[in-house]
Amino acid sequence: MPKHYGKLAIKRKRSHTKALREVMSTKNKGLSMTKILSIALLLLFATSCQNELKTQAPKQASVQEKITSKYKSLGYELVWQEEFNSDGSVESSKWDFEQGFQRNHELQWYQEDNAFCEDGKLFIEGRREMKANPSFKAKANNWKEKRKNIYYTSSCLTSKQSWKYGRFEIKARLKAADGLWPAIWFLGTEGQWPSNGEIDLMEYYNDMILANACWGTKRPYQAKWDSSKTPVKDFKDPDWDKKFHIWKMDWDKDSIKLFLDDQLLNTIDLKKAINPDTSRGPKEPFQQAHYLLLNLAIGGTNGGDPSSTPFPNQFEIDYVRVYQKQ
Ligand SMILES: [Ca+2]
Repeated sequence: MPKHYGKLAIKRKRSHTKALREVMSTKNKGLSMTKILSIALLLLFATSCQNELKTQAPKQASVQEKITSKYKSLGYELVWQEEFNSDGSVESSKWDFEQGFQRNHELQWYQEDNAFCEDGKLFIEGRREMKANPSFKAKANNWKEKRKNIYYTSSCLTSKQSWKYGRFEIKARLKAADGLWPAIWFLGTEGQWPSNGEIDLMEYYNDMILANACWGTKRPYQAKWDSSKTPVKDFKDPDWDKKFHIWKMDWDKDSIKLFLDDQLLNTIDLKKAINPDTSRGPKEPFQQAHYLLLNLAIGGTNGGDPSSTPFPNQFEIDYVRVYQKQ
């Protein structure tokens, strides 16, 4: 049973008891008809709530059964799942957080504080807030150190678990606005970027949805890309970014296929995804395990200018489910 149902039950039970106690405490002064009626109504309400809770448990079980058995006929088993059902902070047994400035000259300072769970979803909140950069050095050349101030904050979660091959299904909602660069992506566990292999199941920036993979070249930090870009307007839905969508990756030894709402956006042929220099990573970067990153970047080399975009704003993830063939 998901924890929040348990919490809900306790909360409701407490509130019934408290309300009853309040009504009962007046009994020494004599019970009026109104008070008797109030007690009766409260008891009726409490009973109906209990019945409601009794029906919720099997409903949850059948929802889970549907998730578990979804791709069984194709030989897939559910091997990992995050529904974000516990309100509050992100489950530390499953996720780590990146800290500070990380890559691409992005504007946001990553910190744990901007990620939280509510109503069964993970919220990654981009905020416009000014703070002193704790890494600031007056004469630094490095972009991470020469910025005196932080102007935006956000979060980047990395999964503790990593996987090689499978079907990955992630339901999410993003805001298509200037300066925002949300992403659902994977990095190989061994090797230096990009020789470790990068898979971008979803990137959004500049009014486009991207679905990519990249790997190494002969030069360090220079990637060979296999990219797909789809303008958001091609989905022909003015409310596209008000809705949740499902991103899916099918990855086996031969290929990586990236889907959005069952539309195939990109197929990466893994025979071609070979590192020419194996001193910085494995020859075949997509024949090794990858971990998942969920983040909302702001600005940077691709994100664009966020100055006219309202903040705070949120990248929401409803679930992450991983199925593998056994
Ligand atoms: Ca959920």
